[in-house]
Amino acid sequence: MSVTSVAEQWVEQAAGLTRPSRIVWSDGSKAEYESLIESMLKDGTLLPLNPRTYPNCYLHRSHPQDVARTEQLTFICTRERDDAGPNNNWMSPEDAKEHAGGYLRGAMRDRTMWVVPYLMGPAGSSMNRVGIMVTDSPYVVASMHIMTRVGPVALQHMRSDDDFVAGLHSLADLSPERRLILHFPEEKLIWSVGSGYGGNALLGKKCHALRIGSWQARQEGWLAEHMLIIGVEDPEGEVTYLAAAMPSASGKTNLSMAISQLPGWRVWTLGDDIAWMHVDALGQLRAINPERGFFGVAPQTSERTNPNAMAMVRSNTIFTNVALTPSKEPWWEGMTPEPPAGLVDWQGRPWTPGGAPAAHANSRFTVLAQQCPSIAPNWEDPEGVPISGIVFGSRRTRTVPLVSEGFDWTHGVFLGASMTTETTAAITGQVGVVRCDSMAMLPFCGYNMADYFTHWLDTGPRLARPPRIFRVNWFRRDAEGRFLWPGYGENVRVLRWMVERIRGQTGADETPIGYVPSAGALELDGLDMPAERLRETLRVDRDEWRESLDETDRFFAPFGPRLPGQITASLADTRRRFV
Ligand code: GTP
Ligand code: SPV
Ligand code: MN
Repeated sequence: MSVTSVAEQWVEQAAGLTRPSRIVWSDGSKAEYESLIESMLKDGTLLPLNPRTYPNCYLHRSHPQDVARTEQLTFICTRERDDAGPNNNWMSPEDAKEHAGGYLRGAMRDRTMWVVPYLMGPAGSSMNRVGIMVTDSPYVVASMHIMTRVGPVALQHMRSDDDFVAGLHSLADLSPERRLILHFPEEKLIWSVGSGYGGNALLGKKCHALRIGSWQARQEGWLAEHMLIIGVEDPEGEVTYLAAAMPSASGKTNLSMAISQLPGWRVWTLGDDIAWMHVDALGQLRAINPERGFFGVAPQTSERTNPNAMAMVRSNTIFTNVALTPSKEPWWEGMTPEPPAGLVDWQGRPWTPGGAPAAHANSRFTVLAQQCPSIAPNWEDPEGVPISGIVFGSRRTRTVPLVSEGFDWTHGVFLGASMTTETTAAITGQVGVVRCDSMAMLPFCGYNMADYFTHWLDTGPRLARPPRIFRVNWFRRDAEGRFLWPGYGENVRVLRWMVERIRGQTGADETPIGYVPSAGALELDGLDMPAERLRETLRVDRDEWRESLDETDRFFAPFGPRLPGQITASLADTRRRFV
């Protein structure tokens, strides 16, 4: 493997700080994966699952205080505080390094430091990017094997000696008091210490592909987004590609592999969490999935809600913080109507029904994308796929209708910017709190979000045919607290309306927040949905919206004059339309 001097120097520096007993360059091979698994089985980091029913599947139990991303410990460390913006925690690069340096000094003593070169994006794509991360966690290395393209393929795609994002990761002592997730976009650098969990530790994902990625995307004129990518195939076999942003634990993985309940329609999966989108020479927006696997939410995944995911995780899967049955199979809430007897909970304790959930609410599966039965044949096309529609979805018990469509690009950008959602177990802290989460990027935008909105607004005019922009909410509830819309596979009915809107084939009614499907435009054949209930799912309520627009106003205020005028104008226009 040829290694550049810049990369070698960076690894030396990282080792000088953390003092590992051994340095191993990861080659991404199957043999390496197997030896990582073997060593983790030996030291108890992994538990074997039933080799007959779940071949090559393992259970990892993380530290009970290390089960989700920790936003309050995540920082953007730019020289100027304003460049990070009110949407981010900020520390100066010097302070950040001094602070975290204290936790990292000697943190890898008696441990192996793995050097993991990884490629984000398909081989051969002009849109892909390289990262080189060091870590003392074999679980992170094995997970990176699944989530990214590890080894020589990464180094081969470097365009120059210093063309990589550097990532330093150490579990250190896993203490939440000595945990920091730091981003230095000006140096293409990430430091993460004190957590081994998901987006905190698999640095290719949120830290590189979104926080550093969004910074680079703005400088270079592309978009790095928290979006799934799907192809929606109609009965004639024509495929329309959509990208959809939804906050953490709010439906991306499920929508990306939905099984259609409409005869002749089907959904092809291209990505479930992150999209990198470029404007091509013809002015077409094209998307690639920078990842190679899925790190999906386990709870509520079942044969009814997501049969593709259930099939996908039956082999070669690492489960994290799920419960265990007496026959050594994984289990989580919602997998089966009744929990099996004799469960052991996610912390390894005997579980009694009626108490706390057996699986952690943010328990996850890690699996290769190619194991998904609905994976699109072209999901690794180096050119990406042409995007005709963009969807902003969120989790709102009230207010936000099942689906609406922006009037134009600018209004669509406003719909994304003003998106509110209820928090989930994917982050530590209170669940169900309503907050603004613009474009589902609040925790992931690596710079001032006012500039991010400007960047989105500026992208529209560069597009020959700007994608239609839609807003969805699968999570609206009735007075009894039941979901108004059945969701999951039935969401394809909404996707079909979008495709028909894009083609100018179906009707819509104008409301103050955009177009909603006119009567009869949503295909409801085979669905038990009384007209009154449908009206409720699509209803735009003036009082609820006034409250929501106030929330948006409060969120926008700290951005001050940096907020683009078109966004402020869209908000004012919306208010006026509600009078
Ligand atoms: P991250 O991986 O955290 O980014 O999450 P995600 O956006 O991929 O969310 P995911 O698809 O894993 O869904 C999160 C939770 O929402 C799961 O418990 C799902 O069962 C539930 N969910 C997803 N889609 C629907 C839907 O259409 N209706 C309802 N009611 N619940 C849904
Ligand atoms: C999310 O929280 O949006 C996730 C899980 O996809 S994590 O990798 O932990 O960020
Ligand atoms: Mn996510």
